[in-house]
Amino acid sequence: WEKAVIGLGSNLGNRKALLASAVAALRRQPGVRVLRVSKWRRTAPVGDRRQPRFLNGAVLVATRLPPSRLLLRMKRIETVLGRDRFRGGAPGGPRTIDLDLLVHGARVIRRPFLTLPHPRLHEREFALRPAAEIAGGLVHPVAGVTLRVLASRLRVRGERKRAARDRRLSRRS
Ligand code: PH2
Ligand code: MG
Ligand code: MG
Repeated sequence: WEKAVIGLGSNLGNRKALLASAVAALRRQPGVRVLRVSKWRRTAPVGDRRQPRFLNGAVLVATRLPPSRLLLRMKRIETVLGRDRFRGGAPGGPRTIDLDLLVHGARVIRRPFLTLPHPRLHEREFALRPAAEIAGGLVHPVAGVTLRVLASRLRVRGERKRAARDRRLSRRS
């Protein structure tokens, strides 16, 4: 059994109910034990900003499934909960439910359909904050530091950016 972190997101329909249904579906998977569930956070869309706000969270599981099989189960849950990847389901666009495998034990995988840890986990606040909340002590196998440390760096970076923008604005006035 290995620990894995799954990121959840929804910005269409009853977002709260969809996230809850996704967690319930994860609990029903053989070979998957849900250990912790983060709180849900409202987040501004990253990437294409012209879409509804997201509700994001994360789940810590223990699993005996290898990453590819866990991922397959996650995709099936997305389909059951009404995710439409075909008709108008643009990548990065609005979705009823999105389950992303963020970390799976200490595995480092780079394949076309599976990159572990998730390639943008360390820079995406909407994924890293809830992941650090439920698995702060987990070491990010590429960064070599815990999710807690990565999340704190996110804040530092964000504040630097904000400070730089404030300086630019004050110079202009
Ligand atoms: N997911 C995306 C793109 N942008 N923005 C937020 N706030 N939350 C998401 O879950 C999200 C996003 C692609 O999966
Ligand atoms: Mg995603
Ligand atoms: Mg996804």
